[in-house]
Amino acid sequence: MKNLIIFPDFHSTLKEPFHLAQKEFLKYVKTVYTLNKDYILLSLGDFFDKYNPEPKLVSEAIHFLENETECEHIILAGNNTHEVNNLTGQYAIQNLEALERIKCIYEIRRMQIDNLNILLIPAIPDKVWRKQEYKSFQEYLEMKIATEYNDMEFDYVFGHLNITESMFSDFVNIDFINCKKENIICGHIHNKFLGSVLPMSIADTKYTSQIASINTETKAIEKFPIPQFLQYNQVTYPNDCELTETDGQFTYYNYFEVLCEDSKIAEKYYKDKYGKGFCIYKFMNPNKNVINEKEEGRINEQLSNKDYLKLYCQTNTVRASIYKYLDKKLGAN
Ligand SMILES: [Mn+2]
Repeated sequence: MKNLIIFPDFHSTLKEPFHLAQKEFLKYVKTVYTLNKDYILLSLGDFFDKYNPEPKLVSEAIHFLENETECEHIILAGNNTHEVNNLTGQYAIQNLEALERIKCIYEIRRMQIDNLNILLIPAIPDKVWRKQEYKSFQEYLEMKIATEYNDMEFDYVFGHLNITESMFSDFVNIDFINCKKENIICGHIHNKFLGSVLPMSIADTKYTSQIASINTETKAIEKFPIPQFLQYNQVTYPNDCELTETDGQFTYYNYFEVLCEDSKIAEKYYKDKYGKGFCIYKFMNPNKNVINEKEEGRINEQLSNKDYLKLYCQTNTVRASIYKYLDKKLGAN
């Protein structure tokens, strides 16, 4: 008998305060589970936050997996920029695949663990199914699963898929898979299923993230809430604040929205006072309602889509043909 422990999108990064809060999460996991040979850890994808994780981050991940656990690990490939370098086709989790107890999953596959018959569906880059001449990811999934598994019944399906909403363009319907609806558990959409290990944006803070544990003999599942090791808080300049809070056992990190009239003055004030540990995700001017987004990669609301695209292409690797195509699509404004 084993315990299959499933944790949601990890988004491992060196960016603070995420990095410190993620270390706290790993400490928590080790406190709750012994992670010996009776366990299997399954990550639902977006293990790294970006497709080119820094060597320091990769070595920390390797250290945790190799030296701080004795269990096997199954890691599903995540989506887009969190996983795949479009130019080279390399996956971020390929950095881990040489480790002995790690199985990185890039393709749809079935797995039998004791009594448990499971289907794993990682995120699959468009390039992969397009090359095989499928018209859509939906068609690819249906054909693959029908051909390889006919109408096999699965106890659980684990994926990195968007199967419940239509606001993202990558929605797929997997009702055709022979598995109880409640036993289909996916990463990717952070407000569904198990969520994400940390709230990656303020929108994620509305949901309680969970870890699931499945007994491979009885097939019973239990879910446990993950403590919020990263909290989004507000401070009004020049008031004092707490960078971290503790319950004696774990540390909880604060990520601040700063209410101030001048973001430069407020930022200098807090950095001088608290040092690098003071992390700001947003400035807000309470009088003018002007928002200056600090969060990397978030849309700067003062820029038009075209300008934002230009800025994005200056700081990221984007093919000239793709830039031209998108620029044209955004029209003349
Ligand atoms: Mn994610």
